[in-house]
Amino acid sequence: MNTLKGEKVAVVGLAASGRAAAQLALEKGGKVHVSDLRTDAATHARGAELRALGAEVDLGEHPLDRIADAATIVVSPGIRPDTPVLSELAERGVRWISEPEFAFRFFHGPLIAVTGTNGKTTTAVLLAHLLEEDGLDVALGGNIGAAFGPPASELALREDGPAWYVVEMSSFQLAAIDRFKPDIGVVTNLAPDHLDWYPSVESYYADKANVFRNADDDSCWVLNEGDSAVADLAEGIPGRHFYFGRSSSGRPGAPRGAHCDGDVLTLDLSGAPEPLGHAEDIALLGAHNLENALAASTAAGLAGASPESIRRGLSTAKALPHRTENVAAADGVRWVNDSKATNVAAARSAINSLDGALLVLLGGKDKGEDFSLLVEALSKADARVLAFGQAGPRICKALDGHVPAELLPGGFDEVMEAATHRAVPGTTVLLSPACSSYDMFTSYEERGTRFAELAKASSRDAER
Ligand code: UMA
Repeated sequence: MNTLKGEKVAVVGLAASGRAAAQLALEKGGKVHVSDLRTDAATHARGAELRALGAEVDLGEHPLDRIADAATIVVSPGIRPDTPVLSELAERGVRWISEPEFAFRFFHGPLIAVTGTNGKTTTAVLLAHLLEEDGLDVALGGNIGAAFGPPASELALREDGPAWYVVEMSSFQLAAIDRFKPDIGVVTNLAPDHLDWYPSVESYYADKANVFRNADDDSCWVLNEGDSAVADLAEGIPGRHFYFGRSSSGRPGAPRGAHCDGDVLTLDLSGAPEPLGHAEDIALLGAHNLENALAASTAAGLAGASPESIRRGLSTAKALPHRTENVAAADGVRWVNDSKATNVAAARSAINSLDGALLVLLGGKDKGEDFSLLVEALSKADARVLAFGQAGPRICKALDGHVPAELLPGGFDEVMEAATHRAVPGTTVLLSPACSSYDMFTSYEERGTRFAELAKASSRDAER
């Protein structure tokens, strides 16, 4: 389908996804209606821009009859299925699609989709870097966030087909797909997340499993061999399955993707292993990033990048902001910003991957996860905890008697002040909060940026 030729398209939600989907629908000749409940200045500005391009825009309401009348309804990922607009559409038996599903219908080139609970963005950005190192033209975007790439619909506006589309997909986006079909699909790992949205872990995993929905014998799947939830989800799915992982033995009977042979990363897609370099040569901190590198290398190899290009790309890759990123050091105290760790599994990976005495800042908006799952990693690391934000009291309760934890009832700046006072030389102060940021900040980026600012100020003071 290359044109919409006067077809009615309703776009529900007018933030980044809605804006890009509406622009794409207009470009393809659709009769476009956009609505959003917000009426703030930024939404008005986006509305005015789309009106100028020919869309009809309603702000402050979702006119149900109008939306239900459209041939295609494109919904933003941040709109929960239990909101009035989607509940009422569902009651009427009206179906909608997610923004990347809509975009996919206008892609003209092969697609790699990257999903999983943690490491999606690092893997997708690194994968694009490895492919580019091989001279391939890559269109990178999706859930990844504005700092790294646009929504999928903006990629679909490109007139020339790239060698590869690389699209990060969240569970919210996978929930409403229909024809979306990656040539290569990557599942980095699975762990409980978004339990403030989903009624159970199983329902969250079920949305993730949608990445396999249109699998056929030509599909390639890049899967984490150390993650039984991933293997369970992929069981019996058509296509070739490649397992990446840190062990040198692999899963019995399964073809290998990239793996570790001792401390040498090795790519083996066809029985002829190729060394990709030493693990310590990769400029990304922590064991979890090694897994991301193995996932990206496997997908890059399947997409046709040479081992030489992958080797070069791995050695020049840079850490992404807010992901176990060293942001300051002075007087024997190191500050690591892992603000993107918005769930327990991500925080656990960071805690496990850092050496030396740890002072861990945990807290934020409570998504209902079980914080006692951090006890083992925190104890092993001999860590102390400063707990803050909405989830602070529940974190302290979960760690009580196992890990020294102090509840800080004030704002984030006070948490940082306390961290400055508690961190003795030899300590790493790690912000890996295991919670989203929305109780104190507008995004994890804003939280991480504030952490970095205050960490640098603290380090400057220490040097004086
Ligand atoms: N709205 C309504 N009616 C409602 C409810 C909401 O109109 O009943 C409106 C809101 O006012 C808002 C819009 O709908 O204007 C929803 O926008 P959105 O939250 O989907 O935001 P976008 O800017 O479109 O960003 C989304 C992703 N955000 C979420 O999934 C929450 C971005 O992922 C993604 O980069 C972008 O699409 C492009 O694909 C961010 C993210 O945090 C980075 N993702 C989560 C994660 O990675 O953990 C899933």
